[in-house]
Amino acid sequence: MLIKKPADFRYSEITPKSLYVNRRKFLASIPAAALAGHEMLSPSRRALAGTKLANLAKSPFSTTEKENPYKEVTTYNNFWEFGTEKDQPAVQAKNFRTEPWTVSVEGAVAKPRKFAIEEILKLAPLEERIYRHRCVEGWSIVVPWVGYSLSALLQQVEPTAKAKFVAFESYWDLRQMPLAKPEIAGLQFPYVEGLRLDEAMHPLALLSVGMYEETLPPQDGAPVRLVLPWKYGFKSIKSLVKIKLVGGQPPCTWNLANPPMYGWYSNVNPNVDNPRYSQATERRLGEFRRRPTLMFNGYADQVASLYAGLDLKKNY
Ligand SMILES: Nc1nc2c(c(=O)[nH]1)N[C@H]1C(S)=C(S)[C@@H](COP(=O)(O)O)O[C@H]1N2
Ligand SMILES: [Mo]
Repeated sequence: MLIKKPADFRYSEITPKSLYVNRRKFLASIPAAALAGHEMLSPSRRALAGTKLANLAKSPFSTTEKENPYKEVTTYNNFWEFGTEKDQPAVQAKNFRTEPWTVSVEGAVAKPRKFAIEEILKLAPLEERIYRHRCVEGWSIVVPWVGYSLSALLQQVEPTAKAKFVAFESYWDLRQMPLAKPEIAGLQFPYVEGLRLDEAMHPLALLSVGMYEETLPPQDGAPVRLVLPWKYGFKSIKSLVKIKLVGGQPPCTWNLANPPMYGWYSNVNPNVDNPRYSQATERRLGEFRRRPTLMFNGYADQVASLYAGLDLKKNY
């Protein structure tokens, strides 16, 4: 993704000062002993990566389009915590420790809870869902994800009447992600995303723990990520550690960095171009020709009703 070069960049343009000051305070508050213990975890703690996931249910949401090969999907990635070039995450995230791992689900809920990744893997029957994925940069892929609807997780914590939106946060740790700095990536970290509660509860919104019948490789967002196939790829936040139910519209990393380029909704829409990229067509990885991009990335039958009455040019 292209935004200003880091050199032209001023943090004050993209984030309220309180946000990064708080983050520094937070890091400073971690006892040195805790950090040392964390550092000493051996690579064998990566036990979950590349584990076979069996007995997957089929999903009516799956496309019959041809899947992209595993190799392509795992070597052409956007995961800016591990570098800004497409080939970097596969290399830089190789030793990413995803075990132990917990996801905290909190905020406006009756039963806030931390879920260990082992619990997340067993919370609902795992399905294979073959989804189209459209990056705002103009490329697309077809991936056989494994997971279940995010709603299954959210129902566990019982959202209260105050919950109108859902805020998501990725893992962030400079010791494991030395490239995840604003001055290198031109982005604020941790990577954050947000959805309206009704979008998050939509059955198409997938909480993914795997792809190609295996647990996720690190570069694709291990051990657990979102996949929102009707939205541009950057909404599908990787390596989730926190989910917070909130009353107001949560911030989103790319939207904060450059609002005209990256809208808060970011529903795939061939009729709304972005200042840099035409959204009318796309190139499927592995193909030469460009194909037309479909409204809501081809998922209009499922999701268009979520946006009835909303001006999609304004709310892009
Ligand atoms: N935490 C985090 N999540 C992220 C990103 C990122 O840089 N950091 N990149 C996004 C973008 S732009 C895309 S296109 C998809 C890519 O997912 P994939 O590499 O599994 O295809 O992840 C999204 N999720
Ligand atoms: Mo993307």
